[in-house]
Amino acid sequence: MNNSPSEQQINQTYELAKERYAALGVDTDAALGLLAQTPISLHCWQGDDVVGFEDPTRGLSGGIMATGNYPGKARSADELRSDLDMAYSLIPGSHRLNLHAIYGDSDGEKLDRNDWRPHHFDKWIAWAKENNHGIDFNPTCFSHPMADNGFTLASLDKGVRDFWIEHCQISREIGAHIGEQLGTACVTNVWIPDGYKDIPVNRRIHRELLKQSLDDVFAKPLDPQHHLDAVEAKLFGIGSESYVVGSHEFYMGYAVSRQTLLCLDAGHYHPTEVISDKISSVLTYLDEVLLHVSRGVRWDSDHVVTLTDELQAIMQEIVRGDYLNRVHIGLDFFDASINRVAAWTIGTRNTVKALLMALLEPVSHLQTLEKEGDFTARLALLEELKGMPFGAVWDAYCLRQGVPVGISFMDEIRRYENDVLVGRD
Ligand code: RNT
Ligand code: ZN
Repeated sequence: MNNSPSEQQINQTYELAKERYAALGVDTDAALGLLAQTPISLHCWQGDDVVGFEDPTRGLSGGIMATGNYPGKARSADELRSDLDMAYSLIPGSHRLNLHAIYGDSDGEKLDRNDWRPHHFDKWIAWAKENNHGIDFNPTCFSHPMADNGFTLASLDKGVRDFWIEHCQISREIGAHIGEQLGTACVTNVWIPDGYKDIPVNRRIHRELLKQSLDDVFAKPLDPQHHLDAVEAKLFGIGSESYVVGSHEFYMGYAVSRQTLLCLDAGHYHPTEVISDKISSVLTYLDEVLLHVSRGVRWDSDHVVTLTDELQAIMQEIVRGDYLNRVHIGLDFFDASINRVAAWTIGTRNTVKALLMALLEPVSHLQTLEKEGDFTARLALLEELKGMPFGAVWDAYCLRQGVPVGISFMDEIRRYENDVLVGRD
């Protein structure tokens, strides 16, 4: 039985919703226009539980963990591209891809971490050109014997530091190559796991070493037209509960003093702290930020993004602060216990939907009420907005963008699971 609404029903419902929003001074067509111009950078690593194509026997390390054993994870770059194509076909809009260094096409060659070169990413670039995706990039400073003692760029061992400095430098070259080829700047984001499980007695030395290593990593200037640098902070990881070298204060200071981008990951703060409240602080001092939209649950920073209050607050901050051109929205979650294409699709659709909800607010009216000190009216309107028919606008957007409306995207995922994913194991 087909329970999907007809095109006519979707359009009629949209027209009614449009009138409701117009009465508040909100132009739904303009909101959809802005939404269509805002890419989300999908993280490649949801497709294979952060394994990559260097050495599939290597376990994930660095204080992050993918749990679950759902069948069908991608085993090659071709399979990953196929899975991504499926996900993109179910998400309205035109979006970017966020690649990690261990996901190049080695064409059967056995490559170690510092053997990757720009040409290993040419198939990704060709695919991205064909499908109109920009690409972002990340050095992979974990899941490698040289990271086995828990330290990389901030290691006491110069040999270890030099290895990872080289890796980050190569990664920036790859990122710049990608950005130049695609004609849209690639954001290369450095995240390292370095930290201690138990209370250290020399916090200082690692932070000074990290600062020095990062200065070496970023020494070569790259054209911002093609390439932007970002650094990602974290509060704690599994096995680094007591101390993480690259904390928020560390990287905030680093980014401000060096004018790199700062990456705010929604799962990297104390549970009562939210990144929605950090965006306007950081953007007072930096031109641009990178977000890793994620969902922290207890100890895990990387659950699939759902339509939480905080997701909505993040998008509201971007829109209310008029920051759409200064925020790069990336995703960062990995769940191996559910269909991985569905994980991407659900998490990204939620992210786009939350952005739409933010674009449907009567922002200038709300800000006028606040400026005039009418906090009663501000509260009343904010609460009424929660009952507005944004779902009708969302459905119309999906229809216009040629992607499934409502839960029918799951039919496509089940079909793909039966036709493609099941055969992989
Ligand atoms: C880890 C960081 C980092 C990673 C990816 C795989 O806590 O969030 O961004 O998730 O690099
Ligand atoms: Zn992250």
